[in-house]
Amino acid sequence: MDVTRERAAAVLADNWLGSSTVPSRGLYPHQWSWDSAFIAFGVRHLAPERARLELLTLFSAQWRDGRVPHILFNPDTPPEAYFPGPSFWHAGRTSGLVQPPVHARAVLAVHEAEPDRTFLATLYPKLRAWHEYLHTHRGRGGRGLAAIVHPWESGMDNSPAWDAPLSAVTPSAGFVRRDLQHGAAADRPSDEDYGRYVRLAADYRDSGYQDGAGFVVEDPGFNALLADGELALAEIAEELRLPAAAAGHREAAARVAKALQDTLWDSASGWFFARDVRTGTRTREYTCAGLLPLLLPDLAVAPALLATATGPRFRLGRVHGVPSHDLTAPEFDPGRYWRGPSWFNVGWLVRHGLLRHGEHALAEHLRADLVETALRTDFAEYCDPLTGTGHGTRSFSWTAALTLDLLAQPAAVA
Ligand code: 9WN
Repeated sequence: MDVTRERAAAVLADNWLGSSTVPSRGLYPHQWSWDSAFIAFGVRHLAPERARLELLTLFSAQWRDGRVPHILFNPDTPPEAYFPGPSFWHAGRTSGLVQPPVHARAVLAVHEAEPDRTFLATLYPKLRAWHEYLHTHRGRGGRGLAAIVHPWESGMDNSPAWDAPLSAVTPSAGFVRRDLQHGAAADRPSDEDYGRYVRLAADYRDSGYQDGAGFVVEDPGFNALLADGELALAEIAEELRLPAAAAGHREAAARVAKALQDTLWDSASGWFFARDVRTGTRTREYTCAGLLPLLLPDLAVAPALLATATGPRFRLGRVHGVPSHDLTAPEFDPGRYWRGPSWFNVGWLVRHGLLRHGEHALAEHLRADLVETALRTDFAEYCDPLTGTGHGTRSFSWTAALTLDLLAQPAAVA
């Protein structure tokens, strides 16, 4: 093993708890939903059985209604280590929110690394139920898209796209933030935003986790991953020799992809924007979530989307990674969480999107840059797109895992 692989593997070994991996020992000491999927993409190259266990553990916490909770709390971690912890949610060992559906793609990738039909057959019905929950319970907007009911559900917590939909929420007070013990305040969300997250989560909990009321948003990133997840489910169904089911998943993917283009695409801007379902208006912030529909192979607007991504707002190929927010926007902040820095999972996803649209040179450039930045920053959570300086926590699991995955991919030939 070369030194990069060894260092990435060591991060994942240190963060492994025995049946799942924490995103980071200090800042995030439990199991997170989409983190586990990204972690599995890397761990499959080291120890496929560990990658399978990671995903099986997560799905062991699936709710009866099909939702996969965004956090599965580790009972051995002291309750004061993370806020909001298990006592906040009143939901046993889990939170009641969700995160983007990257799991079907991860399950398929783990199977490809080491074929295991029992693993596929165990998880297929659970993945189906998970997507079904999103299509039905979260289909509130009525346009064929799944809505999120909390910024944390986007995985991009304090994205500027949430500023307007969040502005009517009165921040909660009287709680103690734990994240600031592990991260620089300038790299984390503001107190005001945190207060709003807590208020929304408490209201959702108090409603018995019924459809959201205070925040209902259709996010292009979340829905692109759902459509891509349906395509992965189709491949899984084929592996399991379920052709009719596979066709159904392809249709579901096409429906979501069409809804994305009909509802969230803005041709004058060349970007996908989130939609606030309560007001019926599209947000105007160019964020990295608007680039994720590039994952969809039949995306007719891909050339226009790429033109925006390589233009002054994101400067794809001329900065480190994929900036989480528009470089030209007044609120762009190169170090603060989802308001500017480049995150490794987004870069990794966009690389896949570029490959699907034949952009091999750009994909290769991004791959080399992500690997170099990960190593130089000691597997930082995110980095300044302009300087490449690391921000957030270090030894972050998905940065290490996705680096391993990038190292295992053949270089794309232009
Ligand atoms: C809230 C664990 C998670 C990621 C999210 C990231 C951050 C949590 C937090 O950390 O969110 O879920 O406490 O800030 O935004 O994408 O899954 O790594």
